[in-house]
Amino acid sequence: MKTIEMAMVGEPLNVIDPEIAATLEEEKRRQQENLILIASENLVSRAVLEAQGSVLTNKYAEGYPGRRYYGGCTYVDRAEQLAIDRAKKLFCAEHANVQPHSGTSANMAVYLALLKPGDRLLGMDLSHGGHLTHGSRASISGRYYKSYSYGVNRDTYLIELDEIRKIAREIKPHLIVAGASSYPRRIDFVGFSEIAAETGSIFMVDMAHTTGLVAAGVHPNPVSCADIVTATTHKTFRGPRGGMIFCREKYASAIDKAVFPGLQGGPLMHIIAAKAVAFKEADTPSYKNYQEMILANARALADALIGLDFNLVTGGTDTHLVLIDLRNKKISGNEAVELLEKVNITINKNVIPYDPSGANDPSGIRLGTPMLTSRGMHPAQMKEIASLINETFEQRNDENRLAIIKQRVNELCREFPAYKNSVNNGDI
Ligand code: DSN
Repeated sequence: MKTIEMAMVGEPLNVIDPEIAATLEEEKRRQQENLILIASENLVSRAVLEAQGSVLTNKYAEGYPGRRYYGGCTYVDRAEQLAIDRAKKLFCAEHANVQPHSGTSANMAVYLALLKPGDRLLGMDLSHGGHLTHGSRASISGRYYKSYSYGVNRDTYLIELDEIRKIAREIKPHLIVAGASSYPRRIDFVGFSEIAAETGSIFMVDMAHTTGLVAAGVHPNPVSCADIVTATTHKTFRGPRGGMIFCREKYASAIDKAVFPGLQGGPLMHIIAAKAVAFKEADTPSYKNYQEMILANARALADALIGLDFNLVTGGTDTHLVLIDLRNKKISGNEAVELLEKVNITINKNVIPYDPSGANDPSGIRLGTPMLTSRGMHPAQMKEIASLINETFEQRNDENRLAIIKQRVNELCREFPAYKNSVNNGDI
């Protein structure tokens, strides 16, 4: 007779836990049957999934390669060293730490390494496109540090360096953060670095959203002009969920100590191995084509939406995302999400700069192209999807029309499967 322990080791998930097995299947189906335009989501490859779901999850390895607190680290050392070496090469960095569990953990580690509680932090306002960890009061970053924010111009919705220089000269921040979660344009990292040099501030870039674009060389790489760069390995990058930090050699020891033991315990070795796989995948010509297509798709989506009288914040995009001000469409962010959900299009509501409505039901939505591009879609599909979105809003009270739109969405999903003949190249 099998013991419970043996059963736990040997039986498949659907035998051990049918509820979770069914939940995973349902989620897979949801991903397959929906057009997902959430700018921060993507589809990882079979190889990344395999590394992530591997026996490396069993290993404790506090410390860094060659300097661990546990025995038996030969193979996880190899995996982490490969990840570090590949990351440094890909982003032309002097030093890389691949252990942060997320982008937020990466940002926190930088602050812990380089700031004292009460030091001045200058980042982009959350409501103008920044991130919680750039000094929002809702996050530790706005409570342990004295945080100040900059926003975008009221007319153009663009970041204006003169304005940032003015604020920086006044408050003399210890650290300036550039980077955003819903800013659709390129950011002048070199201009920011000059301001930081002038005010004696450490300059950090959070490139979480654009990591993949940067890796492929289709978006400016801030590593050469910033003291510290944090990133995520999912989003555009198309690796496992996680964070990483790049820095100049002089900050390396402080950053490593802040990640471990300052903020985290045992590194997630299975995730680090999956990061290494994603770095290898990113170092190929086909990855560059993929990232170029993300941009082409975002531009096509933007152009088509503008043609349908959508009001795009900043009038377009240079990246993988568009931010739409819905006020002329007489629909709120919440209503837009709910309506599109009905036709199997998944998006997120988003505040727009100077939003007259609150964050709970903002005036905007954010759309991104990484996931649809992973499914093999091109600008022709983006144009059609823009029309489907517009029609959904215009025909919101006509259930028959909505059913027809949903049918077309289903057809597109079948034509460009998430888990077959796509980047995953297999039936996962
Ligand atoms: N939640 C991420 C995003 O969607 O942009 C940022 O952390």
